[in-house]
Amino acid sequence: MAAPTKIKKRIEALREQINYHNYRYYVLDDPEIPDAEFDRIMRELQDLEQDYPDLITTDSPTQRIGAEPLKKFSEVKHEIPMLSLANAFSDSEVEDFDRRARERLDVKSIEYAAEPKLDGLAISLMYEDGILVRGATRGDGWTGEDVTQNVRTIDAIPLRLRGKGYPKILEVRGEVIITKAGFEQLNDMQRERNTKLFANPRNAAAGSLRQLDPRVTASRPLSFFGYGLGKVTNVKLPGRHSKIMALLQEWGIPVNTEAHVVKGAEGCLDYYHQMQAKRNSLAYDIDGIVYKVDRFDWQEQLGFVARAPRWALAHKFPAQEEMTLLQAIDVQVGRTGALTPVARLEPVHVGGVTVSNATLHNQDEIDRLDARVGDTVIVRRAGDVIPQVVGVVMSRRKGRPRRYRLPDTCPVCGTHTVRLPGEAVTYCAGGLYCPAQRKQAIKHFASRRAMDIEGLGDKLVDQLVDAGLIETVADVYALEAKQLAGLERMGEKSATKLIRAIEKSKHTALARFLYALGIHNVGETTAQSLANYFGTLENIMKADEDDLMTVPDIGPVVAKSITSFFSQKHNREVVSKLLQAGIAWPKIKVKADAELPLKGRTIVVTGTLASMTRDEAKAAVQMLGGKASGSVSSKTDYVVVGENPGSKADKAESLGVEILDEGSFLKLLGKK
Ligand code: 5U1
Repeated sequence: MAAPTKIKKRIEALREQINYHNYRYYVLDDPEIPDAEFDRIMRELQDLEQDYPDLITTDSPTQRIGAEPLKKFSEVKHEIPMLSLANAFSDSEVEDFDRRARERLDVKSIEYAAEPKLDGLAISLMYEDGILVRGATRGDGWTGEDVTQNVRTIDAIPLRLRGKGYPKILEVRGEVIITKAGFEQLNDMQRERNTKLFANPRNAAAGSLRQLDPRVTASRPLSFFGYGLGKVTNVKLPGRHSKIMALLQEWGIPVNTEAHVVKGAEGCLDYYHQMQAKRNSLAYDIDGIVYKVDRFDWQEQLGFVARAPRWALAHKFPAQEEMTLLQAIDVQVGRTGALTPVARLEPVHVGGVTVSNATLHNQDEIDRLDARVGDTVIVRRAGDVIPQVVGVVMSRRKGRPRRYRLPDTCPVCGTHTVRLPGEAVTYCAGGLYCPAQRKQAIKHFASRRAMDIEGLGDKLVDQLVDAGLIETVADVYALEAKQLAGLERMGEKSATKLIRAIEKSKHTALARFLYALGIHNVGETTAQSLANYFGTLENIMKADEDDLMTVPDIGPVVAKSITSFFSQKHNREVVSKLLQAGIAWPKIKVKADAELPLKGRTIVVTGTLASMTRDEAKAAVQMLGGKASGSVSSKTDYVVVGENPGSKADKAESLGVEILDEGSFLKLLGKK
């Protein structure tokens, strides 16, 4: 059945809208509508094309991914070779370049189009009558690979040019890149799938474009900036590079908006230094600046030498990656007890500074790199980020160095280290004792939701530890007012007040005390479940992993974390000192199953209740064996709705979860 004219018109209008919004987003960097609205327009077009497949055209924005995977890429001969650029590494080389060009042209001064040199993959895009017909890699400059079906998946590259006046044949040359954020996102995805990480955005862009299956390319966050022309027919174009770039932009090709026309070597160097300062704040990696003589007639006069034009120069930034020797691997222990392996390197100049240490992150990263002491490694320093080891030059490995393993004991306090199942980080288990974790442990212990010692804030903890007055949380209870009074900004009155607050904190609850110990993965809810289930601290301390896993919601990771903590002699000593200091809590009567009417039930509270706070409601549910959750799912048994409920009430309704008002909730708790 032929499609009605109305449908044809609607399809054309939707395509135009999509192309327009892509242009706003990728070329002008100024989106007009939210992503959700864009998706809606795209979906409408997809639906219509599904109903009327005869109306699908290859330049429709829905047709970016369509082709089947290839067996191999075919060759493309570049009619006009894709040249490389001469490099400069110092200001004087730029001055020489400008002087030589002026002398050859016999002119006093030259205007240059200056723009960032992107760190991606050079490609050629061929447009015929405004339609993208071919995408090819640079290859050796004369012969590249046909990557048309991959290039079509990149949203920043228009399948059809905008406006009018473009040449019948227009070859655009430029760089396919991945933004820094896209690179992080891609490596996160690779990590989740346990596949190889990309060393840098350049490799990621190149690897993504050279995929035989266009669906893989489509899943990668690639972008594009045009920087020049190749073959062009049948139209008289402006005589300056900068004007051509403006035209390309009008035709819908993204070009670098940082580009500027500058005067002479001085202008080039000013621009270079400005961009170098701005480099880290750009969304994409750049590795230098390209200067091009702006006037085409002058470009022609200057011509070429070997494979590079005499009218252009790449002025490189200092390298961000260098090779050096991995002399040793040391371990640092952070405030939370995390062990970080640090590479000690033979000092090397990277990105303008001397680097002798770089992070190796964790054991998984060392294994992934297979970094061993004595290896030649690649160090990367990008911006203000801590230098990283990003690779090992295997061909330079000498002999058979031993694999590196993080130590079994903490290099700071000697306590055992643990790596919990499924976690990348190795921790020191001496949380209450380890000097590296001291301040953090005491700050957490004193915090409001833990022991709630009013007045013992972060700054005071720093002062007390720095003055050597306390080493562990137990020492807090031995503090005397006269010791405190000598501290900065601490008068007699506030010292007495603090001592009183410390005294008051001794009357607590078992759950609070457990939470205050700062055991990894034991938050308030887990602490409450442990207290309810075991009743006494003694029972928790002697429970093995199997015992702990019988508690609802405690899995192997949390169980191991708890046993590792209490198996450390030093931690047990601190706990025992705390008890000796007089910390105590009301006895807990462990309830038999019959007394746990909410056992196995998950309850969500939303909105404000008149008779209790949200925390009190949570505690009440837990006391009766139930699980108090923060989000509604099909596994939720009841949603308790108070005043001004949020979207959770709607969600409960849509999932068919039973909704209780406050009265029914109180009945459920046996309070009515
Ligand atoms: N930004 C930019 N990169 N880049 C690379 N412009 C530019 N121009 C190039 C190359 C190879 O070549 C032309 C000067 C021919």
